[in-house]
Amino acid sequence: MSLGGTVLQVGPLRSSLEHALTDDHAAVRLPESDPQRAAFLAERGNDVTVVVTSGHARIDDDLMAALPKLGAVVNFGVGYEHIDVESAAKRGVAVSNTPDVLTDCVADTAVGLIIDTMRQFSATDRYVRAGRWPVDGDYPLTRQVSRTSVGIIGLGRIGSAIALRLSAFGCTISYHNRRRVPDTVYAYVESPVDLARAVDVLVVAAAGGEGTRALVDHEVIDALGPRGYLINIARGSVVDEDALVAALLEGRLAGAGLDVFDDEPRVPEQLFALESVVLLPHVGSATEQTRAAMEALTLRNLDSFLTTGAVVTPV
Ligand code: 8YV
Repeated sequence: MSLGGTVLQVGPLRSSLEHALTDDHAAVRLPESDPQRAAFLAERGNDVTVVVTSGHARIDDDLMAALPKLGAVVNFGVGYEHIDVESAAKRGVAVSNTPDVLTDCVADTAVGLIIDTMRQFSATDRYVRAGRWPVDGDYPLTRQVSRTSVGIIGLGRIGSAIALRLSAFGCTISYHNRRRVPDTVYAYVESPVDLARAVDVLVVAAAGGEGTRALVDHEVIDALGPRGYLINIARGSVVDEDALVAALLEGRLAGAGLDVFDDEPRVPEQLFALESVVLLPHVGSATEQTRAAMEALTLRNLDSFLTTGAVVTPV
């Protein structure tokens, strides 16, 4: 059985996925500039049954209203804060994402960022390359990772995978979450501020979106304090970026390891000169294996919707 209809690509996708969509599903791409987009929606909007997208494009109520036969939004990526899931639910539109397949890589990235930020490996690498070792002598001492205390904001799949890895480092782990997680060995802390006050390293692993906007605010950053480190592999929006930049510039925070930013791909330039920060261009899931697995799961969701009317991994 095939439910048919047009598959619409909204926003850029990795090229192998774009090819699979056009070759196997005759997908069409929504134009990005306004007049063409409006013309496309007026002419073809009524044929579209599935949207395939990733975190770069907004799938809002207006767009869904222009696609009256839409049945599913299939997202490449685990985060779906760019999709209006409430409107989708009201309209009976299924939304899928790509959980689990990227958990290991994102958790690896978090641990890598913790080690790099605390031991300053990227900064020491720059020190060697600049020829400073023979001139300026040994690099200043840094901070130990093993057995440090770590607080995790968001103990979902990725937060739990980070905790598991850090347990092997002998770290003491506590967490804050919307709800207390049953059957976990990690200590629950009622608020992000209390968690920050209690730990050396605060890792942000919570979902993005309005519900978590600036959850890590200036109070949380102050509670972490001048000996504390902030690591963010989730979404830039979860952290008050201005407060973070100010704390780092003023030495009110020991350091930060950031894979995500509020206005990607723009990164606050004041951070570029600071050796206390490690800045990554949102590469948490960016390995060959994980991106291939994300693509396969995206296509499974699409195929399943087109043949059965249901997605495999609904949000
Ligand atoms: C990717 C991500 O950057 O899955 C997510 O939510 O943030 C990352 O894996 C993104 O989805 C691909 O563009």
